[in-house]
Amino acid sequence: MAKEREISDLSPWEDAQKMIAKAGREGVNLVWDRLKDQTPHCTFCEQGLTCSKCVMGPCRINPKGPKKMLGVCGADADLTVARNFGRFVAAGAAAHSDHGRDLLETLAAIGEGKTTDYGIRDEAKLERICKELGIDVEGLSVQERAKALANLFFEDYGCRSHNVAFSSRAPQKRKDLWERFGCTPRGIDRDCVEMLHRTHMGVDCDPVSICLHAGRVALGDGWGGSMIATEVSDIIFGTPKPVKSTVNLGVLREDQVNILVHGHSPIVSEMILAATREPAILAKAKEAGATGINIAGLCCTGNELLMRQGVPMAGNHLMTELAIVTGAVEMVIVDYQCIMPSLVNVAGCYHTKFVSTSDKAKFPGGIHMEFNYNNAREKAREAVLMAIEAYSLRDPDKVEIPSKPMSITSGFSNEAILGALGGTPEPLIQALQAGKVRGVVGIVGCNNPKLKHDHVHVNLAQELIKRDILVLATGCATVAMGKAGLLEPEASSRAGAGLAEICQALGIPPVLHVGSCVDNSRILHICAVLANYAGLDISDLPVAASAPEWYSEKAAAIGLYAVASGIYTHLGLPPHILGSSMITTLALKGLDDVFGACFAVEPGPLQAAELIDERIKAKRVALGWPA
Ligand code: XCC
Ligand code: SF4
Repeated sequence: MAKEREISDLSPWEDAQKMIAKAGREGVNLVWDRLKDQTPHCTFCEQGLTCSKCVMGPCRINPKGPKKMLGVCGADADLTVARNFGRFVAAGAAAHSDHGRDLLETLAAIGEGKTTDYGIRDEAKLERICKELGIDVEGLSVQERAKALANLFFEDYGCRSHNVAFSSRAPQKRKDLWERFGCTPRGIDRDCVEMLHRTHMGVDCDPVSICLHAGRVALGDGWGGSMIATEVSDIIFGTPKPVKSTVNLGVLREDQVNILVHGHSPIVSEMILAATREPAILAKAKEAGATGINIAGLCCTGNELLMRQGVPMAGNHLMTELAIVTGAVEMVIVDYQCIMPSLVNVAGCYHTKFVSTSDKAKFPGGIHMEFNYNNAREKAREAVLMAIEAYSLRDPDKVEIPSKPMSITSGFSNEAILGALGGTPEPLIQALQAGKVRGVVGIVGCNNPKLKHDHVHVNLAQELIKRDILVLATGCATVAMGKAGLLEPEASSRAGAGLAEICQALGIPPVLHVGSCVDNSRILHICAVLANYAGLDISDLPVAASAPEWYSEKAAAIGLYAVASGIYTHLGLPPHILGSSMITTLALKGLDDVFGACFAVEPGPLQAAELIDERIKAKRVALGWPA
């Protein structure tokens, strides 16, 4: 492993450090090795100044001149950065929304009686959402309701002149503002496609206009694709309730068949979990000499199973390679997104089977087993049996399971949060008004090997709760919070007096796990509930968001829909936009005049906490609340 960066600089965690050292001994190539090989990065690319959108190029724009100030077509730095950023956001929005589509197709299959593998676990939520969106449920069976709701959501994807259905949840002031700036999300697919169109050579040549459309695309993700993914997942697999679990590589079991689910959609991981609970399959595991089958999660499909089923989390993005390095994993089974292609090679260094399940995400060198709503149960059984077979191939000399698992509490859906408050947002509004809880901040998103693993996540969260700011966590940030002990009610002792009092009264942690990355839509929704209840716009609330260690296009889409929804958003690293002072100023300042919120970029956790706190203070003062 890289000599220049000591292992303790890469990650603060015992499990990570031990596995990085083990990988070094065993000659396994890791993400940090490859980052070192790629450093220094191309400075044109880093600043968003390269364009390869046509074959008159590729072009590298040098805004300082004297040569290369324009691409062959005449595009300048501002336009080049805007076009690149627009496509970056559209790719992220497409990923979330296409994941939502898979849930929707499953809901439609249930509605049309085309699947027996999946069903409706939360009929009450199905009914509630149908009614919210104006479907007359009278006389309709559960199946008919599922079909009607699926059809309504399919309309949100297609080309149409209406707005995405859940945008109705936003406060009226927000919707008016979106309308004024041409940002109201229409068809989810339409707006993504339109971004590809606009950024083709010779279409939209106005950088600001491209950025506003990026806002629209992102809103179609947050209030469209992601929100559909979240709500439909709840309907099919159950709405999360507080649940106990554990986190870190210590959740792997030496005496059991270990299967890691990785990716994002619960469609595959839920079926794998179900298969491991079948007596006939368990018996097979025992025949193979294991005491049972252990399912643990990586990244967001791990969050999905953790939220609903209390399944333990093995790790986040930077732990995915290291989990395999334990030598104790029989199978990694994946759907899509954030699955480093390197995992196939790492698995190849051990007895680990790497299985892909989606026609959208194939991995040469892995085993491909196509899952769909007709065959999922059967395929899941097949996969689990394959993992059991691999158990006998495990090399005990290569097995090292580091660390004792940390305990965590998960499952804080909005339903669970509002339930804990007695069914109304009133107590939370009162606590905010009185300053017991000074604000609410969502800490979300990935890891990035350029930053010390989980360092910004944890230190930012600790600093915020000290200042009586409630933290909501999703995505890979969750694992960081859990490892730091922040997802347990006892962590309220590390919070300021006001927040501690509220947490103790409700028996909740000061950092609430609200789900996977698509579940950032839960944060949008609860902000809208609070704003609507108090007769405010979201941008009036003392709330903020942070993606301290983000890396992905999806995170950029999330950040932009948060800002466009009126939520001030901190990023630990800038996107590739610094080559344009126009776009950079727009992101850091100008958007405030449009959306009442903007971005801040700051890698230091304490400095970031200060920036966020300043913002929250300003919002509180404007509302006449004690700062
Ligand atoms: Fe991926 Fe969702 Fe980022 Fe984690 S947080 S690295 S996007 S898994 Ni979404
Ligand atoms: Fe170069 Fe313009 Fe083609 Fe981009 S679109 S590669 S800037 S000529």
